[in-house]
Amino acid sequence: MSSTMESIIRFTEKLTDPSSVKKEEFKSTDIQKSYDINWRSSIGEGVSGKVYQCKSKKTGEQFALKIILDNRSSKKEISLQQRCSESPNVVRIVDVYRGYGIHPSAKLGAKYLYVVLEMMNGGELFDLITKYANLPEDIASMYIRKIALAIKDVHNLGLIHRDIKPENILLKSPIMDISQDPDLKLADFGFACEESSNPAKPDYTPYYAPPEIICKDKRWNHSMTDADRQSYDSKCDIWSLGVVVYILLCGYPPFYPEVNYAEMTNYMYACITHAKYKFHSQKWCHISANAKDFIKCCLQVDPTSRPTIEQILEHPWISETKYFQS
Ligand code: 3AM
Repeated sequence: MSSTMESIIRFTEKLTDPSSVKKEEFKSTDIQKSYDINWRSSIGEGVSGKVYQCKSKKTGEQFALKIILDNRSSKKEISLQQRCSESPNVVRIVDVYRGYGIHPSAKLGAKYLYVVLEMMNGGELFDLITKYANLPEDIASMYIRKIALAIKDVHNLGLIHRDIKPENILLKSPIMDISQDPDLKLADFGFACEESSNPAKPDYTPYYAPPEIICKDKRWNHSMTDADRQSYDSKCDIWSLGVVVYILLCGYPPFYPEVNYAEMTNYMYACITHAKYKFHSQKWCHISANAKDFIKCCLQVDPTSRPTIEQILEHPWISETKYFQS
């Protein structure tokens, strides 16, 4: 073990691409020696567990603490998010601790990863949609430009996020004035992967998932053989971005089940795989042709016809926004 105060466990893990071996550093000391953690109330709860507020004992700075089970997929999530650490548009991982459970819902004998994240006090973009129902177009385009910049950073590193949705876009501070340039960042790399890893596993959130991903899901596509299951690439994030734009502008998703299920249905599967959606006149009659064109470009069944993230940033709906700042 090292002679530093906090000993570091070094280990190597092969990511899905066997040629890429990534070194990670997780601290094995008690996180509570360096951080005061408020166990009384969690600031949020995701599929993988609760998120708590914590404070550095050294600097007094506030952070968010995400606790996930110590397994291969959690390590992969951390490793991929850490690779984006240079990006100002991705939630930064500050520290990772590894050890037995010390949090209220910890299971006896289970090992956890305690991920200290930069604190995003403004909540999720999802909350903003709930509050405003739909955003004015120029404001929506300013938000989408920021999200596109985050996706660009991820794609430039050879990664795919695979779960672009308003719940995974966090705001640094509460929004006081909706027309101000938002400080938003991309979070949750639980479904992320390396583009070169030829991803085959269909992890997805139904409302935002593109045809090429849901096609791989055996539950919905019984006829497809493994040989037919073509791989997918960074264009899956472009589809999801199109879904987010649609929702920001009208307040509801382009693809939804015929009944009020949270899960995918046969009907929804058919709509997504045929890009069957509508610009209902009541909501969409005042929305610009540029915005509709942007959505149409993103929501194309053939991923090769969708624009790259660089082309997205050059689309007039984004580049000509009145709030555009270089
Ligand atoms: O449970 P809700 O939806 O309120 O906003 C995230 C979500 O909250 C929050 O934790 C929940 C599960 O992801 N969260 C995640 N990362 C965060 C961060 N860095 C965060 N809250 C603040 N800062």
